[in-house]
Amino acid sequence: MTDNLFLINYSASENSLALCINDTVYKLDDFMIPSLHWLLSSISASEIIPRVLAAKRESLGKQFHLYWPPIGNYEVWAAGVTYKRSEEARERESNNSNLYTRIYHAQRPELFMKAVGADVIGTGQPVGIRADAIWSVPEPELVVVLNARNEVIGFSVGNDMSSRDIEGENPLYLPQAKVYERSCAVGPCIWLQPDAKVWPEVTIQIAIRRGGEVVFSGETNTAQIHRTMADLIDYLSRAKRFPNGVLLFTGTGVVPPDTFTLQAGDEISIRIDPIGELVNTVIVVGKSN
Ligand code: DO4
Ligand code: MG
Repeated sequence: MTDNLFLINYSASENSLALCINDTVYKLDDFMIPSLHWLLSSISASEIIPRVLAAKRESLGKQFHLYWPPIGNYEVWAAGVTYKRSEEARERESNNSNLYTRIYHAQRPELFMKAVGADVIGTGQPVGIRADAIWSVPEPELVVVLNARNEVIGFSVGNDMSSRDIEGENPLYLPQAKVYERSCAVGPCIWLQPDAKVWPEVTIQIAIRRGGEVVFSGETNTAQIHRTMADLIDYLSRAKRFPNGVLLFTGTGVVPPDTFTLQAGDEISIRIDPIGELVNTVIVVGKSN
């Protein structure tokens, strides 16, 4: 069995990519691999493993911090209503508009722009709930990392924070429900799976703690995704180029009960093995009126 390889960032600077193998973190030669931005824009999927192994240098021991994202100008997009659970919950919140059922079954998937790289929050940093929302939830999602050629480089863990009351009031409010300060978290690393063509078979788990107690937990797995990875990537890249690469959230299959809303101080942990855990504490962002 070959080892899993993970890319992390070990400091806040852009030139601090490292390779993690079997829990040991190795510095990468920054002459051979200047940045994640460079990897996504310049290297083909087939070249990536030989290149990172050739660039592997000394172990960093315990002297590193997990930083994500490296400052980057890639875009982050998200697919919606790819799981039955998301369709059912959104139908309820929109008073059975039938819109989400139609999109679930339609040939063309729902895709929306979620963030740019500089707005993405890493593990350990606070995520936001809007001050003018009364019903806020996390959305635990597998994230596909694509290079400029629309080839899969690997996978990460994402949280597509959402204001359910704002989206539920009118679906045209989706950008306000989805795109605001600290609404997009990704981390803690990229699991390198270059040129993957199908969903990895992984379980996506979430736990929300309030004052140390678990107030919600749930899980799903990628076998429940109603669309193929190839189809989502095809629609995403049909009429748009991503010269700096792109991250694609793949939709949520876990929705807390309708009575649940996040509060400031809640800790959200999203785990996808073998990638790892994305942990963020909630703060309130913006103003209420
Ligand atoms: O349709 C609105 C967004 C859906 C979404 O973010 C999801 O299903 O994960
Ligand atoms: Mg989502």
